[in-house]
Amino acid sequence: MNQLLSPRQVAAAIGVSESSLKRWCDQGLLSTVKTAGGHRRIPVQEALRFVREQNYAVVEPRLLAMPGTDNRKARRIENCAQRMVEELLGNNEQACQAIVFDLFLAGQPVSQIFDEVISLAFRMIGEKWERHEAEVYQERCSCQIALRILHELRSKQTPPDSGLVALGATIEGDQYSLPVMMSEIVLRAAGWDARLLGSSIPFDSMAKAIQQHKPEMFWLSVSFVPDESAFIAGLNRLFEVASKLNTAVVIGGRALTTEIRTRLRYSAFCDTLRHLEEFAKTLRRRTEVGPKKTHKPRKKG
Ligand code: B12
Repeated sequence: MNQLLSPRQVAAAIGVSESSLKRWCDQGLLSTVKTAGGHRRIPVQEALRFVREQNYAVVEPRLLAMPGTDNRKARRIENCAQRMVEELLGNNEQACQAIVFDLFLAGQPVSQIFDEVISLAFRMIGEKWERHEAEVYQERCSCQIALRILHELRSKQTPPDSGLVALGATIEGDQYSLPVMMSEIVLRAAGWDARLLGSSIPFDSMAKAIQQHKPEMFWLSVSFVPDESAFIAGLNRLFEVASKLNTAVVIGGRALTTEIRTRLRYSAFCDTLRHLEEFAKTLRRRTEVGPKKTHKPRKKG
């Protein structure tokens, strides 16, 4: 459900007067909806967009339906990964939330939070596990915390407005759910109507999804390849289907070594989620689809 806030709540959250906030609504800086009684209400995602874009410091995050922030009011991304590792391994979910949402409220791009904080933290956890400094249960528990944070973050994003559809998945046998979900959030932040199909999906089923939905993009996060030659054949088959429908196939993930990539057909490979964001923005501009324009169904075949 879309949570609606009053101008008074948003004003209190960022420490400005209610009249200033109402003026910004009138100027169209914040879009509002009207209640049955004719009062202005601001969707929480819209309030967050405004705060992030205009660089307002949030004094009362709970008024914006955000998890509690860190008292240290950390706004810088440096050292966040290290703190994240400590809090994840300590099973301190609130502290992990605070790290991520403080950065989000401070306007850091989600792609950067993922690449430089969460992903780096998991790499460090992997290294700790190898050195017997972290238990398997701690790693699993950390994944659960991170997944819940990602779900929460997704619910705080403004709905996509470009009409461009992207579908995504991981291949059969690949259980890594964090990077594929992060890709979805990054694409949505770039204005794409990105929908994650899920993890461990057979190539034939992905092809069906492309044929039925005709997305502008299909992204694949590849963290584990159970059978290299089956993977190469499967992806190349999928690319054939996608290219007939003008669907760009974008791939990324730790299992895509240069050796494997040279044998693959795809439209773009990205090393990081920052790259994906830049690519998605460029592709969006190229298609010249304006905001709020509805998606035109493409001809079949
Ligand atoms: C968590 C984890 C798991 C969890 C995953 C849970 C989940 N729900 O996702 C579970 C328990 C399932 C798991 C299982 C295994 N794991 Co594991 N795992 C990890 C760990 C600790 C973190 C991985 C992670 O999610 N990182 C967070 C993501 C976001 O970061 P990332 O993968 O680096 O992704 C970044 C980029 O690659 C890129 N990217 C990724 N995808 C995409 C997609 C697109 C489109 C784009 C643009 C970019 C992009 O952007 C991301 C952000 O910067 C790593 C340690 C490490 N060093 O990474 C080991 C690690 C990857 N695992 C490893 C192994 C061996 C396994 C198993 C084979 C173990 C086993 N014997 O069963 C299985 C295989 C599972 C399978 N069949 O899929 C090894 C791999 C070694 C190797 N050389 O390949 C590692 C490195 C641990 C180690 N040190 O040995 N694992």
